[in-house]
Amino acid sequence: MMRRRVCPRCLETLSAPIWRDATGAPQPPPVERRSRWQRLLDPLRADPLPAPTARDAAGAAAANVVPTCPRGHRLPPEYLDRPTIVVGLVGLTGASKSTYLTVLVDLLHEGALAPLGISVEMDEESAARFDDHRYRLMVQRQQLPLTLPLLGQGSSPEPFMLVLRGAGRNGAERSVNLVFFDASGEQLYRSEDMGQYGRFLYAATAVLVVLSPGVFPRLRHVADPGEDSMGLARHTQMVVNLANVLRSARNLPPDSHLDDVATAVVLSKADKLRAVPDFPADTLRDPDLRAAPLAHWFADVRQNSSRLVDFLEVSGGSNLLTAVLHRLPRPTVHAVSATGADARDGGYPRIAPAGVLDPLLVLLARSGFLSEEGLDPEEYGAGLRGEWSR
Ligand SMILES: Nc1nc2c(ncn2[C@@H]2O[C@H](COP(=O)(O)OP(=O)(O)OP(=O)(O)O)[C@@H](O)[C@H]2O)c(=O)[nH]1
Ligand SMILES: [Mg+2]
Ligand SMILES: [Zn+2]
Repeated sequence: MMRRRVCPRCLETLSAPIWRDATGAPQPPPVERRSRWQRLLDPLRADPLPAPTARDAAGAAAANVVPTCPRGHRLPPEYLDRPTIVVGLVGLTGASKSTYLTVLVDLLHEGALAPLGISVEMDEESAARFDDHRYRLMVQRQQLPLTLPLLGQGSSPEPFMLVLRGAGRNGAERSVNLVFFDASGEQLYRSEDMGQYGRFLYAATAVLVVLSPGVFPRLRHVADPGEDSMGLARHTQMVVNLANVLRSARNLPPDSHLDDVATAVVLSKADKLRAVPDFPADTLRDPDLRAAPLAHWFADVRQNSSRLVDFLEVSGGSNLLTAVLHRLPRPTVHAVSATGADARDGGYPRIAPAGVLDPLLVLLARSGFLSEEGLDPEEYGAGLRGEWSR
C-alpha cells in the first residue's frame, strides 16, 4: 500500500484534498449531508467519524465543488479515503506493456475478479482514454501504437485509475485505488531517464516487469523486429536501475533489503513459446477462480514461477534472472499472452488472452488486498498478514 499519498496525475504529496468550484477557485469542503437515520447511528459507531470531506460525492456534485490536488488536478471521489496501490509497468520498447495492460483492464471490466467477490470501477477520465486503446485492440484487433516518449522533464504518463471493491472477512466493504502507469520503454532503462521521466516509479508500491521472450539469446527465433538486437545486458541494466530507484525512493542504500514493493515478472508473448521444446507450456493457463480457493492457485503460481525461471536460465537469461531474483523483492515469474497470437499485417486474428490475471492477483496479495496464502514456501502466518485479512 502507498505510505505517502500522492496525486496520481502530478505525484505531488497530498494530505487532504483542496476543494474547487468549476472555475478552479478554492472552496470550503462540502458539508456531509447525512440522513436522520445516519445521525441516529453515529453514536453507536466505534470508529471516530471522518472529517467532513469526500464522503458524500453526491453532495459535493450538487455543491459543484470537486476534490483536487494542490495543482488543481481532479481526484476521483473518495480517493484519499482508500489505500492506493500504484503499479508501474517496466519493460523495454515493444515488450507488450500497453497491450498487456489493455487486455488486463478489459478483463477486469468483464468481471474477471467477480469469482473473488471483487467489483471494478474505472475513473471517468481514465475510462475515456482507455476506451481508445480498447477499441483499437479488442474491437478492431489492430496493434497498439508504441507509447510516445514524454517530452518535459519531470513529467509523468497519464495513469489509468481503478477502484476495486470487495467484502472483507468480517463482511465490511474494503476498497482500494489501483493506479497503473504505462510509460514508453525507451525512457525506462537509462537511470537518468528513469529519474526524469519515470517519476511514477518513485511513487510505485508495485511493479510489473515485462520481458519479451525474443530478447533471450536462445529464443531469438521468436523475436519481433528490433528485439533481438536490443541485447539482454540492457534489460539487466533496466532491472538494476529499477531496483535503485525503488530504494532511493525509500531513502534506502542500493543493496539494502526491500520488502514493501509488490513485484511480478511477466514473460510476455508466451503464445510464441508454445512450440519451443523446453517451454513448460502448461504454465500458460488461466486459473478457474470458482473451482478452487486462491491459495491453491497461488501454490501453482509459485511452482510455475520456478519452472519458468529454469526455462529462462537455460535460454541464456542467467544474468538477467539473477538481477531480478536478487534485487527485486520476492518476484514471481508468469507466462502471459495478451493477444494469444502474433499480429499479421497489423491485425490480430483474434484476441485470446492467457495468463493475464495471475500477475495482478500476486500484486494484490503482496499489497494486502488479497490473502498471500500459498504464495510463499514458508507460509507460516502468511495468511494472517495484510491489511484486510485480520
Ligand atoms: N504474439 C504476441 N505479440 C504481442 C503480444 N503483445 C504484444 N505483442 C507484439 O508486441 C508489439 C509491441 O507491444 P506494445 O504493447 O506496444 O509494447 P510496449 O511495451 O507498450 O512498447 P513501448 O510503448 O514502446 O514501450 C505489439 O504491437 C505486438 O506486435 C502478445 O501477447 N503476443
Ligand atoms: Mg506502450
Ligand atoms: Zn496533481
